[in-house]
Amino acid sequence: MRGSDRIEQIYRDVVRRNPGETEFHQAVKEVLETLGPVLDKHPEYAEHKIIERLCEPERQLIFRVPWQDDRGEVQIARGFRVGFNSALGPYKGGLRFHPSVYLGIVKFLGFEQTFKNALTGLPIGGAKGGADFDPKGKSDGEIMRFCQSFMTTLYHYLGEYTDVPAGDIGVGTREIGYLFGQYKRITNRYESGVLTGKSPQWGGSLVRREATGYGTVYFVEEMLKARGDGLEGKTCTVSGSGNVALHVIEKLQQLGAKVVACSDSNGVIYDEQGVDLQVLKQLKEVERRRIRHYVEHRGAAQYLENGCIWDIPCQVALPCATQNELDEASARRLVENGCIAVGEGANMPTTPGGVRVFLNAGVAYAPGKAANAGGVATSALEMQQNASRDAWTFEYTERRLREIMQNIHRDCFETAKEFGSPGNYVIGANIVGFRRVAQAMLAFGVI
Ligand code: NDP
Ligand code: 2IT
Repeated sequence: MRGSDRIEQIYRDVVRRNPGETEFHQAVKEVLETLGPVLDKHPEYAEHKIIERLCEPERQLIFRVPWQDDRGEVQIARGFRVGFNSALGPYKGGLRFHPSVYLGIVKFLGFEQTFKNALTGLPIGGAKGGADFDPKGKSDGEIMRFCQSFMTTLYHYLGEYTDVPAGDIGVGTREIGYLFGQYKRITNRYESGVLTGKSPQWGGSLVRREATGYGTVYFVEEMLKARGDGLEGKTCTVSGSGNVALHVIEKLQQLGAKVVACSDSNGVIYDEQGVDLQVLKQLKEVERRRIRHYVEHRGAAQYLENGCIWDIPCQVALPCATQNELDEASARRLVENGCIAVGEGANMPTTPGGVRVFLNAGVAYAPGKAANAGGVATSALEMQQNASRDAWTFEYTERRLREIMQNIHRDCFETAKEFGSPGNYVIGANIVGFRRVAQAMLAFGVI
């Protein structure tokens, strides 16, 4: 059977065996579509059913998370942890707390994470988890009790050599603190390497907080460099206003680009003179408020309630909020308005139709699994520091991050060329990640 026919059959089976999990189907399809030529070149992958095994998570945990709100009322959330693939290292990937979380979201993220982690070149397998808990409007005490309940079940399945969670949407340093505190208390172990994204005051790595955003910008810088261009003076828009978006904005500004817009799930800030990061950080990181309040501090800026950030003209677009936030129509508008590069800080933010538009228009398009790998890569650096009971400087850690992003870019770039699609980072990233995982799986036999 030809590689592409085999792949179609595998995809049909994935859809049949995982009904209703549309985001998971989408993530699998996007990867599988690029692997036909790899199967033709490596018949051993088909013979050992590597792709079929890769599409089936190694383990999936769904659990009840009961907690009490500030009025004493009992609330019940659903918790998840999916260990997707441990061929290259312990399960590694973030936790997402958002009302939209269900198994299909966790599986799409875990599947992507497997390839992303392989791309980093560091010894980490792929996983994801979270809960359909909505942290918006919750008090500190409610967040703490929720995290404690979540960890009280999950701790059985974690360990520095087994499964190492971190943050994602709705999970930052505060939540990692409550989770780690509970893990330490129940297990009677100060096992720093069991979670990453910790505060540098108690075992975290410097630069982890900034890493996803900074790494995404480094990747875009490399893409532009490969085309004889750079970020200096470029007008950029960045969706979202969370951890990733804020640090994308920070690094873009450091490199001389101008960021004119950011957003949240309610609206868009358009600041033609360039976003004031200090104001934004104060609002988001310190006061934990919505971006609509930004205009109270910057008179010239506009708040566009329910606006679409991709309507705003830019040369570089950086989707850093959530999956499928940039559709085909938005991609068309971006191209019409002169967009030349897209770097995905978020996971799968562009729909398949949107990706096609970018590739056909010759836009330098960096898929999330390559562009945002700096976050998990720096998590792996945090694990290294924890294992050696060491703490590196900011400068050293950032240098490591930058080298990792440059290496990922080079590997994707060269592999795309090898497979006859120069400049196509989708093909490059999928094939590099897949081959690394596949080689380890072959070595381990049928497990
Ligand atoms: P945060 O929780 O810090 O911020 C999320 C941001 O995205 C907020 O501005 C939020 O707006 C917006 N957002 C979330 N969900 C939606 C939605 N359904 N519709 C519209 N806007 C939404 O999360 P992060 O910054 O950590 O994560 C952002 C993206 O980056 C995610 O896709 C995540 O998977 C990815 N990522 C994160 C990494 C990390 O290290 N943190 C690493 C690699 C990828 P609002 O406040 O209105 O909800
Ligand atoms: O999507 C991601 O790569 C993350 N949320 C970070 C995972 C991690 O383990 O640092």
